[in-house]
Amino acid sequence: MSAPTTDRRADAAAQPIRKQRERVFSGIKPTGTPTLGNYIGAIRHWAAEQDIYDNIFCVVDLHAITVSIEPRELRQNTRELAALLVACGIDPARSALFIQSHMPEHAELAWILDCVTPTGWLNRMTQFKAKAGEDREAASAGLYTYPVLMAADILIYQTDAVPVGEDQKQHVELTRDIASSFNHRFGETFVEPRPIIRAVGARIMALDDPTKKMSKSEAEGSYISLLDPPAAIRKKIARATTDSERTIVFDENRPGIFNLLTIYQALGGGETPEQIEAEFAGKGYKEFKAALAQRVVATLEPIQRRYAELTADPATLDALLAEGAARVRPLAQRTVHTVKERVGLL
Ligand code: AQP
Repeated sequence: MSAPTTDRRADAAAQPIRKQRERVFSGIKPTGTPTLGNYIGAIRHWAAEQDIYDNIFCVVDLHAITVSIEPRELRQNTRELAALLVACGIDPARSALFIQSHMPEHAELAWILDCVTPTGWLNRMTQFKAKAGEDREAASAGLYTYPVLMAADILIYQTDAVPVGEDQKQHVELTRDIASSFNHRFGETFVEPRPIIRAVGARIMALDDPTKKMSKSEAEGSYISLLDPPAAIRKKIARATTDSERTIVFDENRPGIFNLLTIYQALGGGETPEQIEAEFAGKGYKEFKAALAQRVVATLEPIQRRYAELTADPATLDALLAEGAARVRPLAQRTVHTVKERVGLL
């Protein structure tokens, strides 16, 4: 039997992201200018792997409002982040790039998944505990159910894999649990996705406190933003916390220097830790930090140039984002339709 016309049209629109290859969903929150941690742990891999996977890249603005954020800042961050992703090499011709709130189906699916997710599972999420801080009662309900929205983001596209930093691994595991329990209760509906975790740079730490993750919503001196000018980069790296030892070696018990070496290695041309240690044998922290700053500046310079070009032409960026959403919409609508049927809403 031939498919109804509307379905055929939906299939055609969904073609560029059809599953000839594994489908990968990647999201990033517009809570500030992305940091070197976001770049090393996530964005550079997303850009490099566009020909390996069918990619869906999403600026997850609904996640950004789980914490207090000024409306003007959110609007600006969202556009800045979309432009930065393109500047970092996300190619809208090969991958779908769009803004989460432009696809209301994410929130619709999240609500249904909220209703089948035990609160006990959410209570185990360590990121909620970290983000909610001391006054947990004051944290928003959205922050608490954030992992379910993330599950909806992923499951709505029948995603096979999700590249994440170490910090988000638990959320992908929860996504698998939600998918598996839904499938068990209502019949096969969702693909159960696996996390992709990188060997190098999965967790870049804060410059001022290398026991904490580098985060874009933390204090200025703790991170390098992708839009920091060279002078700021040099200053932040020069001030980065190290220790009173002298050797420049990859020693996990010395988190400051270990973190800086990890950044140096991640932005290099594939040198091993031994090669890097040999390069800096007999040299001091000052010399190493200057070399690191040089490497960071050289990485960010072309990104910042491309970003300036993109932001000079807002209409083109808007069009790219609208196209991205149009490409994935049929797939999202199809999943939500099936889910609504399964649970009895249709
Ligand atoms: N420090 C990091 N090292 C390695 N990877 C990181 N990621 C984030 N920080 C690091 C990875 O970047 C992707 C997008 O992350 P996100 O912005 O959606 O959320 P996040 O992990 O909460 O990032 P931030 O910068 O810490 O944001 P805020 O301050 O708002 O909470 C993810 O794949 C993440 O693992």
